[in-house]
Amino acid sequence: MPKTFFITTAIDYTNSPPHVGHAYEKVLADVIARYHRLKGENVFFLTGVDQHGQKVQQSAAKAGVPPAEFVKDITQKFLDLPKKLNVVYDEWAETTSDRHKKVVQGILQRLFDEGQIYKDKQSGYYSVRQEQFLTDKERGPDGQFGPEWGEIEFREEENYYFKLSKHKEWLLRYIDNRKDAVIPDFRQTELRNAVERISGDLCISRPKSRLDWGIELPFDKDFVTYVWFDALTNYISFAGYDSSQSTLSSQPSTFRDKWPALQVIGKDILVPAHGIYWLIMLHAIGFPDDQMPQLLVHGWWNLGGAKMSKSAGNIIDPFVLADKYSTDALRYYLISDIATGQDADFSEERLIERYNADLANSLGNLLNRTLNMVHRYRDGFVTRTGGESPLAAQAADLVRQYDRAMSRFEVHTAISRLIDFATICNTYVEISAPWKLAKDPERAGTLDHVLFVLAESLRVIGVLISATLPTASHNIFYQLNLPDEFKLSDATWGGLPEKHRLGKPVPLFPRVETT
Ligand code: ME8
Ligand code: MG
Repeated sequence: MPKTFFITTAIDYTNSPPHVGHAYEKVLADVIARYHRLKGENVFFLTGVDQHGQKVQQSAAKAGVPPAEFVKDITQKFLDLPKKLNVVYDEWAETTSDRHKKVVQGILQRLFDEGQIYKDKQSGYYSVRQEQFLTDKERGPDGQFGPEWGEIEFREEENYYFKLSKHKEWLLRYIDNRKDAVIPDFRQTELRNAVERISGDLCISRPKSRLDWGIELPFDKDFVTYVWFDALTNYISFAGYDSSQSTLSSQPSTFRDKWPALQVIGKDILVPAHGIYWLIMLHAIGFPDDQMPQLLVHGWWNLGGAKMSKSAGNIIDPFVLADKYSTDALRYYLISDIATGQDADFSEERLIERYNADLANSLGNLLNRTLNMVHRYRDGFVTRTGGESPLAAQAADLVRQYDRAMSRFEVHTAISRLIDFATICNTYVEISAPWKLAKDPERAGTLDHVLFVLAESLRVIGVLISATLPTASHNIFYQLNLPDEFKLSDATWGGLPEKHRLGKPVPLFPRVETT
């Protein structure tokens, strides 16, 4: 049986509602998932929410509601987000679910029994904001802890620790042996440098007296597990992992058929969370090197060069944007105006600019003028004629470039090639001037050829654009009067029937007028 393509996003923290950064990560993963479905692969797309933790407990207390209630409200917003964005996932992860708790506790118990988790006492400076003890490494050149750590307090506490550092050499070897463990390359280098600096073990608990909004340690009911085993484990607990089985080969086939995953995460959670803790956790519970997930690390959407944050009050609401400009307009902007791996600056003006230039003027206009001409000159019919078209070679190139870019997760490049092709088609309209051909009965065959070739080009565009702009793709197929069921192989030139009646033209992307 062919393997399922397994893709995950990070689970979003339910301390505050979704913003445009969350929307981007979902859409990026959705475009990749749709591309793999288009290739005919079986896809398992997992996304969800991270519901436990100190910040949730604090925010809930501030709001005067129990954490479970607080989290329910925000979770609903994260459930609404994929719907709004036309993001289609297969499984929803919620870390408060019983299924998840059972796997987390099973893993913790096993590691505890094996002596990989031990109890120890720690005292030192603690960052409330980052929820971690600070060491001298975190001190700035002036010897102080910088403002990024927020409020600092001195603490003494008994806690449980996971033997992280004993796996350091393994992780270095793994990273050195696998060139595409992390994408893009410069993030793999960043990770390797961070692994070199691993010194201590990992604190994985909090006393309940301080934090009780979490998963109880199975071997000590006075503690909950803190962040890492709780949050990171979702990627396997919601994929059918059975924590009572200690080898991968004894896992249920539903899990083995899809694992390992491609994990789409933001740059802030590569080091240390996913690149160090998660990979070492998997190694510690018996995952072999060839079963490590691949990490696709995207950049951040900033605002005026600054980080978006609730405290700075510069959060961009994706629901408002989708309602104002359409889901496809938002998807297009988020996918096309950032290079995977790099950061970008969010700008609503820029969203409008890109929408009007690429979607309204280029792609939308191509569809609309083609259909209008076919109705005006040929009663709505296109007819195949002999002869090659330069657009056929261009379309074949496009399919190759698109496929190459998508398989490297360079979705911005793929979509930009597609818009380039629409622009080429528009130039072809200008050069072949069907309105002139229509006046000359001797050139009726040429007119047929031009119109047919344009309709065929739109069909190819409709297939390729489906991963990024599913609604637009659906509308293109509807207007071309073709069934909206296809595979990537249907992007091959020549799929349009000999004689075919097109549907009525309806503006695909009405221009956004700014005042
Ligand atoms: O990190 N631009 O949750 P989160 C692009 N629950 N991506 C952004 C972004 C922005 N401005 N802001 C956030 C968590 N993201 C944890 C993960 S594993 C220990 C659990 C991305 O809600 C961010 O990089 O803060 C991450 O991949 C995802 O949104 C969720 O962030
Ligand atoms: Mg975060």
